[in-house]
Amino acid sequence: MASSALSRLVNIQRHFQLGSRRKGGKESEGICTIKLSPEVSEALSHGRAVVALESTIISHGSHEMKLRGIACGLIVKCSFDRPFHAQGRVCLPELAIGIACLSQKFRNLIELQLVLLGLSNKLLRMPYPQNLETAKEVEAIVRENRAVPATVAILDGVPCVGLTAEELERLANLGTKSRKTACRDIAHVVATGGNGATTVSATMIFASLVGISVFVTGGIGGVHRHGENTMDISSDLTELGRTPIAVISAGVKSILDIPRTLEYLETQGVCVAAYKTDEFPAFFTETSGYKAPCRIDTSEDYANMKLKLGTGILIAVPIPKEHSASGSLIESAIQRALKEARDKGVTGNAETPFLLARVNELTGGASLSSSILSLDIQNIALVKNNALVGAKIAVSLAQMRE
Ligand code: PSU
Ligand code: MN
Repeated sequence: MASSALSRLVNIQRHFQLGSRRKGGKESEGICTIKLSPEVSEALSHGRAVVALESTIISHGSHEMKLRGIACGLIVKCSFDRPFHAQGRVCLPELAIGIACLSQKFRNLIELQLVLLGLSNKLLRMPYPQNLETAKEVEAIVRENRAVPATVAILDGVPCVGLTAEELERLANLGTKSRKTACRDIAHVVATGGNGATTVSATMIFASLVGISVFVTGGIGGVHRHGENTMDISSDLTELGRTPIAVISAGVKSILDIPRTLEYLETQGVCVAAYKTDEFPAFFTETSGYKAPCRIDTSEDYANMKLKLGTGILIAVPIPKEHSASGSLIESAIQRALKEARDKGVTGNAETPFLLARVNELTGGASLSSSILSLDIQNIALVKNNALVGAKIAVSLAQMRE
């Protein structure tokens, strides 16, 4: 049974176009092969509960480009006994090597600043093998709750829905050598036979194409602060507007513009439902100060809401109570630093270094270095909690289909 599922390849009419057409012969345009893992293939064919998981979280963390932009600011700001000399533009690998040379105290200081702004990425992304362990643990939670996990990634140009243990290991090992793949990147990664870690938008596309209706992540992308000028709006939001899948997240981080993110989702026709709460959660905190457009209290509530509208739904699950105290500390430092920046008229490229410095001071800087650990744990705890909720929802849906 399992081996026949292994060889099952699904040809699906693709929603995007590759640059490679076969010369003279038949067109390959419009056909993409999506590989299903044996476990996922079998579960889908029997109508069992399946939960999609993204892979950027394993390999990249988030907001890579932003971190690149502030790396210089950090180096200028921090003066160390044993500095790594870096002038002008500094790329992340150099920064990472530099940080590796520093004493643990200063490493924590830098990393803490970055985490506080939600700029987790190469430095902060979970290193191998911690990323692999976390990915496995999240998959295990889905399984314990009677659903099948389907981690999505592109390997050697082939979109995969559900990774075998070897594939998961490979992706975790690749880390940032794989490409952060949002929907706009899919065609190129596939065409070049590359390895892509899928963001929320790309994961939604593949999961939905093969018939998965529930997808779990940590936080989704949104409208960035100053997005009204920069137009930096994550394609996660537009994809939610056109791909029918439920995305379970802990809301969006407050480094993003939460009210504009909610407005944008409204424009896209996306139902946003807070889980067991009236407020839209802000990742680190249960509340964001903004009411969620609607509320659901059970997985059955969601299953009953399923209409064929063609749009996605965002289910926002607040941070679990046991983690909310440290989350609030982080959040209040971010909020205060943001207010000070506004009051002092600090804008443009001066803003990020200012925020970093202030958040660091407000949280006691290096003295809080131990909290980097708890933050990491908290990030992981959030994804795990979402996985639990997502699995329950997927099971309710599967039961309704029976
Ligand atoms: N926000 C987080 N954690 C994350 C991401 C966002 O709190 O890991 C990742 C997700 O993969 C998300 C992507 O889909 O970043 C959004 O990136 P961008 O803002 O470049 O669209
Ligand atoms: Mn962006």
